[in-house]
Amino acid sequence: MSISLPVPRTESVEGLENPLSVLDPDGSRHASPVLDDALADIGESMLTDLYVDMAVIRRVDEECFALTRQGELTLWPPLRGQEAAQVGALRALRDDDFLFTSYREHALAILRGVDPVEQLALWKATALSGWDPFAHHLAPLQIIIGAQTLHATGYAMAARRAGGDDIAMACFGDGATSEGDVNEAMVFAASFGAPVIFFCQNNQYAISEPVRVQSGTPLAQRAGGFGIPGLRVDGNDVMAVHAAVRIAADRARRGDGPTFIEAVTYRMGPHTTTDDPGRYRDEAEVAAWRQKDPIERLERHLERIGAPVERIREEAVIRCDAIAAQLREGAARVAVPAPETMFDSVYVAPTRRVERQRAEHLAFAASVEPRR
Ligand SMILES: Cc1ncc(C[n+]2csc(CCOP(=O)(O)OP(=O)(O)O)c2C)c(N)n1
Ligand SMILES: [Mg+2]
Repeated sequence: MSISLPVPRTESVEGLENPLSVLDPDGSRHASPVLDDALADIGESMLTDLYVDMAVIRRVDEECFALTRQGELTLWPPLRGQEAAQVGALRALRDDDFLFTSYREHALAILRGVDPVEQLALWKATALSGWDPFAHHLAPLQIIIGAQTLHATGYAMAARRAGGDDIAMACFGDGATSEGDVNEAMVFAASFGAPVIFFCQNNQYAISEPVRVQSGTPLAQRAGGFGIPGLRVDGNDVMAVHAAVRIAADRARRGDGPTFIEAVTYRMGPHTTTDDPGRYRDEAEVAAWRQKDPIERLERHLERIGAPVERIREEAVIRCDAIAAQLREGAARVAVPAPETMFDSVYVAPTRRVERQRAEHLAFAASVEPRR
């Protein structure tokens, strides 16, 4: 007996065939029936800002990578290649929209005004978070893959109950979509119409695991199964990402519930500074993505529309040099706390168990002290 089953419904997801885009790799602009309306008011000045933002973020990333190699930082997960996805998304939101990120979204912290040196503390392993979440509407970054999608959904449900029109955005990777947490978050978000954006940066890898091993369908297509509309966009096209997040934010704000965005991009560097990607991917693949560099693409577009690119580039270099100097100088000054302070923030109030562990630690430290 042969029974043929219908193919999954996909009409709620835009961009499945080809990710939605408005900028070609050569910088020329093409029409997009889905995205164009959301970009109607974007002119040269906004594009210049996006360009400078991306350049600054790339420099922060390069500098922190180098600081790790110099022994100033313990670890750094680089974002090179993902600047357009992160900058385009952040700049589409209001300052009071709450962000819940993984460990790779350094752009969001910097652009939300976190002190660049302050955010180093986590990567120097001297603090549990690098900022005050409520001052920046930015949750402490999440290392547990996908857990932040639950936090974002819960926050969004609460925000709706509180009667405001602020929304939440959860940022996560392709690999995270294989986690139960992300799927549970989507069930809750869809069921309660939570004003949350699921912003998935598909950078093609979960450490060494390529996305094709994790999913037989485009990731955005999965959203349809939860009753959540999806947008699949070229994540190296800052304008396309910006438009997609604007559309999703509008939907959430007017009470139409969650949207899933898959930003198709590429992690140009290693997973973290302790990874060697040469062991699991070809240089030819990396070279092909280098041609789609998000910053160069916007620069070519600025040239095409007659913007003063030379002057914009100079302005970007000044900003980049300043933040790089601040990071280098600040990294050495990050205070290293006494080891026993790690017990202070486990719970709001001390518990007997944690106090016992603190005492054990202090006794152990004292016992090895003479040998130091
Ligand atoms: C629950 C959980 N399982 C496993 C890990 C180990 N781990 C750290 S990063 C990572 C890959 C995540 O890939 P992806 O979601 O695509 O994000 P990316 O690192 O590419 O930005 C894994 C499996 C973890 N941190 N948390
Ligand atoms: Mg990934």
